[in-house]
Formats: sequence, C-alpha cells, structure tokens
Amino acid sequence: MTDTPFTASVSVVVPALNEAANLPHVFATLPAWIDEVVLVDGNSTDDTVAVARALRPGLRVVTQTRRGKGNALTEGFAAATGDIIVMIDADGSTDGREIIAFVTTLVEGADFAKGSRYAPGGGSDDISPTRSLGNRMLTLVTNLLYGTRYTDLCYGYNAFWARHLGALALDCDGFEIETLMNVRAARAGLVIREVPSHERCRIHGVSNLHAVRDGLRVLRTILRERARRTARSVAVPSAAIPSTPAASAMLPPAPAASAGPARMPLPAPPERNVPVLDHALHSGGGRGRRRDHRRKAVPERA
Ligand SMILES: Nc1nc2c(ncn2[C@@H]2O[C@H](COP(=O)(O)OP(=O)(O)OP(=O)(O)O)[C@@H](O)[C@H]2O)c(=O)[nH]1
Ligand SMILES: [Mg+2]
Repeated sequence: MTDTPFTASVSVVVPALNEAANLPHVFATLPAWIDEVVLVDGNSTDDTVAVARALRPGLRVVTQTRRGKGNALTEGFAAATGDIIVMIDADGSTDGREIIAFVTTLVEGADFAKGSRYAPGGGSDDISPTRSLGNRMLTLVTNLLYGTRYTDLCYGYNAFWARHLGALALDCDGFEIETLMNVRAARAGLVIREVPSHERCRIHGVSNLHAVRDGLRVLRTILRERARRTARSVAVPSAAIPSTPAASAMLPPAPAASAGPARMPLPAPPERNVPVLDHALHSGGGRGRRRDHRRKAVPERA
C-alpha cells in the first residue's frame, strides 16, 4: 500500500516542542509518497530543528509566533501547500504508516478524516483510565450538543482537504485545537469519517498536556462554539461513521527512502458547497486564495 499513489498532494504538519529525541522515530514511519513535511517548532530549547532538518533535507520549518499546540497547528496548516493536510504528533505516539488510511478515506469522498482510538481496530498504549474517562465524557457532551457520533474527541491524528481550512477558521492556541476542528467540521456540514488509529506511548520526554487545565479548555470550547451563531443556516452535521478497515490492516511495510512512484489519477472528491460559519467571514484573504488554488490544483495533478 505504500506505493499507492494519489492524484492529490499530501502535506504532513508536525507540531514539535523539544522532540529532538523522538523525531528520528516519527520521520522513519512517514511514507515515501508524502509531498511535504511541515515541522512547526515551538521555539524548542533542544535540537529539534537541527535534527529534523538533518533527517529530511526538504523539510519546511515554521517557527510559531505564539505558544501552544493549537497555534502551532494553525500556523503549520497556513504554511502547508498540499491538497490534503495530515496532522501528526512528534512524540512517537502517532504512526505515519497509518497516513495511508487517512488519505484513502479523504480520496474516497470524506472531507475530514478523524482519527479514533475507540473505533473498532483502534487503540491506545498510552491513555490513562482517568484521561480516557474525561475524553469519553467530553465526547459525549459534544455528541449531544452537535448531533455527531464521534467516538474520540481529543485525538491529535486527523486529516482533511486543505480547501476546508476556511470553514474551520481555526483561532485557538492550546490543546483544544482538535475539539475546535471537530465541532466546526460538524457545524460546517463536512463529510466526516472516523479512521481507527492506534496510539503508542510517547517515546522520550514528557507530555505538555495538563489534564484538568486542558480538559476545561476543551469543555469551554464545546460550550462556546455551541452558543456561537452562524451567519448562514448550518447544514445537518454528517454522522461520524467508522468506515475504514482496522488501522493495523492498513499498515504498509516500512517506507522506502527514495522518492515515490509516478502518480496515478484517483477521483478527486466531489466539490461541496460548504456553509461558512460566522467566524469564517473574518478569515484572511490568504485562505480564500488558497481554497481557489486547491480546487484548481486537484484535478490537474497527474
Ligand atoms: N510547536 C509546538 N508543539 C507543541 C506544543 N505543545 C505540544 N506540542 C506538540 O504537540 C504534540 C502533542 O503534545 P504532547 O505533549 O505529546 O501532548 P498530547 O499528545 O496531547 O498528550 P499525551 O497523550 O499526554 O502525550 C507533540 O508533538 C508536541 O511536541 C507547542 O506549544 N508548540
Ligand atoms: Mg503525546
């Protein structure tokens, strides 16, 4: 499956804060056919950037302007040039060999491919019972308020078509970023599919997440977004339905170091008339320009 080529180009955005020791493991799992890797450095005090550049000569490095994973991802997404954007962590917990499952889900018609440790075939070596309970409760609240059927709200492995960045209109700094993406994707009526994913333990270093503080930020985000009025009528959210085989079944062999094979055309996803949320009206012109670029770019890639 590693050799499966896609017409659409794929960017992988990796937020990293002092992850020098983990990056060799993370980058080793990335498929050879990835078009671009964007590392968003959180002003690391270790050798994160030097190690990353040595591992991937073509790497794009973005230094975030504020603090927090949400800010890092937002700025990394803005810098990415691919038709598809995949977000993974730099701590070794997310396996790049699962990217094929996310990209396939998008190419087959989804707008947003949402990783889930709780979908059949997914799992976690890392999450504690307390965090798991908190995540499940936050997931339940989200499903009740937004009519979704998510199984895993707070998970950092997701992918989406870059043309939907305007609908997501991301504007948060912290670990609530995944929640914000999930609720705005639902409110925008995007077609959302869950992808089973297996989370591993962080390899080196310590987590930056504080369960109570960040859990409260997630809860506030869920409630605030629900209260937010939309400029246009909001489409009925698509149900999040696990649709792909177990993540383990999708794992290709270890990626080759050389460039990927020639690309074969795959059907581009259908154009969608995405309802725009009120906050999207404030998004910058850059996003609008990029969405136009993506629409043109997808069918042209060969
Ligand atoms: N650039 C940047 N990256 C960050 C920041 N905070 C966290 N990250 C990265 O975001 C990813 C996830 O952060 P973690 O600290 O592992 O937190 P988590 O995975 O949500 O929680 P755990 O399950 O406890 O590991 C890692 O790649 C971090 O290096 C930040 O402020 N800036
Ligand atoms: Mg982690």
